[in-house]
Amino acid sequence: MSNLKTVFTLLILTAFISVSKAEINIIPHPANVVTGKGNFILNDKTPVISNRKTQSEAEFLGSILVKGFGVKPEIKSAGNGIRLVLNPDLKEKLDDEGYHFKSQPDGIVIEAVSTAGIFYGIQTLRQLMPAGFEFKADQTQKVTVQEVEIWDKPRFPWRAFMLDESRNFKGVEVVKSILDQMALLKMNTFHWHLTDDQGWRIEIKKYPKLTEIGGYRKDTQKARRSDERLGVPQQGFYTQEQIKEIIRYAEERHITIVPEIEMPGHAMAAIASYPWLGTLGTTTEVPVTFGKMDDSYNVANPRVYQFLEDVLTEVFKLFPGKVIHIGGDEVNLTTWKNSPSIMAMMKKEGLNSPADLQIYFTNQISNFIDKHGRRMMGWNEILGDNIHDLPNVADTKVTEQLAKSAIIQFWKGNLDLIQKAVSEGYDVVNSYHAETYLDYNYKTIPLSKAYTFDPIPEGLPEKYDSKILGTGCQMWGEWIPTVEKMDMQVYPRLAAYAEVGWTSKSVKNYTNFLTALPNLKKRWKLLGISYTQ
Ligand code: TNX
Repeated sequence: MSNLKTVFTLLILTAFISVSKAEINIIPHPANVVTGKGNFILNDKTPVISNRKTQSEAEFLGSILVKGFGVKPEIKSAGNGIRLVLNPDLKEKLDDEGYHFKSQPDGIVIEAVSTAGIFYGIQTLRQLMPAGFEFKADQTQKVTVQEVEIWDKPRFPWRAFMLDESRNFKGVEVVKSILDQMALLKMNTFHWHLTDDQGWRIEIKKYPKLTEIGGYRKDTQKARRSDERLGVPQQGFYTQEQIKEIIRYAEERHITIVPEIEMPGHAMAAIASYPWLGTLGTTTEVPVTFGKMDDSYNVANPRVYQFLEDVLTEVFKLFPGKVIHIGGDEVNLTTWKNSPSIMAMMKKEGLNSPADLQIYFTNQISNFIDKHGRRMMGWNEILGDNIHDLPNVADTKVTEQLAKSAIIQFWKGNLDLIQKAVSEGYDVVNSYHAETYLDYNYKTIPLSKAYTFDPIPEGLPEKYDSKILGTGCQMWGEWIPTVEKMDMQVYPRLAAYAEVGWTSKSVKNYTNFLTALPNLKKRWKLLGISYTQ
């Protein structure tokens, strides 16, 4: 008996050693893969073994298996099948989000320190199964899962996709579909750009006009630099109930939502709703054109701070995540300079430049956010750097200092500014526009360029690596009136950015990525998701 066992073990070991890594088509590519020669046969009788703590993940897995097999798997507390095991002893090896996956002829085990890790192990299993299984497009009597052992964990803790719904509202079903794809790709942060000049998309009970007036615009610019209009209104917003539903949906997929409420610029939809919020006093309508706008919140008016705190208070109640994004980009500093009330306030507070004023304002908001146990995030203008090459240097002379708790989302400017920010102690998410903007066409950011983006800029001293939390890719919404247009921009680049965020540099390989991509494309096709070839 024991001889047999030895022979068996030896057989398995040689099987593991003899097969190359490239056989595995999983995106994002796992850290460590050893394939064997055997198979596990999964069928409609295969149970999921789970305890109460992994109940939600077991149910998620069940919801996948039922799609192909037509019956839900039994969820049991012991036995063989697909075992989901929380194992705190693996912390050193797997960190918070990693997982250990092992399929053998007698079963599958997914081990992790956290339920997030278990969830990611399940995503790996999904990708090891035929891409058409969940659509009954492949054979679904039984599924062969190859023998493989995987140790995997993400390179970065922040793996985000941003959707701008201000410029074009998309709605609950579209968001859920994106969350599904993010989950499959092990992305964990949905950055939800809910307010901007051209539309306010989140119900705020205390200020109903924000969505009544700010959630509607009568027309839309047809193309960049065009005077033509589409000739149809654009409208929509999320009720708080719908937002809760989406948050629950995201939570089941281990995705945290970071809501973005833009201030002090990109706020014309709010100003059109309550004109006293503005600086110019001339904004009466939600803009129908895009670009940098002139008006912004009048930060000299105490009522504006009260308004923003009220809005944020409702945001805190809705969103359980730690991070709240306040935008902060592209404020028209000249408008502030031309405003007597703002100039008077700057004088009173001893602020020397409009850039200093923005930092002063941002710090008030940051304090408020900190006080509520959350953490503020903003685009890198909040540091006050002159990233828009303003000719008047005095306007961006900065003496104020931004609160250190702020997370900086770097999108524009010299890459040296990243080093400056991290050396001053800030955490940074790298969303450099030229490499991560999904509104840019494929000529500007081809798939290969998206894939090779490194969130850690070249030359950054290693001691700062951990200050780069990760990366985001941004779907700005000006020119995506339809879901199809949006999907063409997002897919397949989303898969590349997922790998940028997850896969360690030593195993990243564009050729392997391209080999694995057809499986995802097959899924997208079956889901009716458009993608660029
Ligand atoms: C700049 S990126 C913006 C957005 C636009 C985008 C278009 C950023 C923080 N601001 O308002 O939608 O460019 O590419």
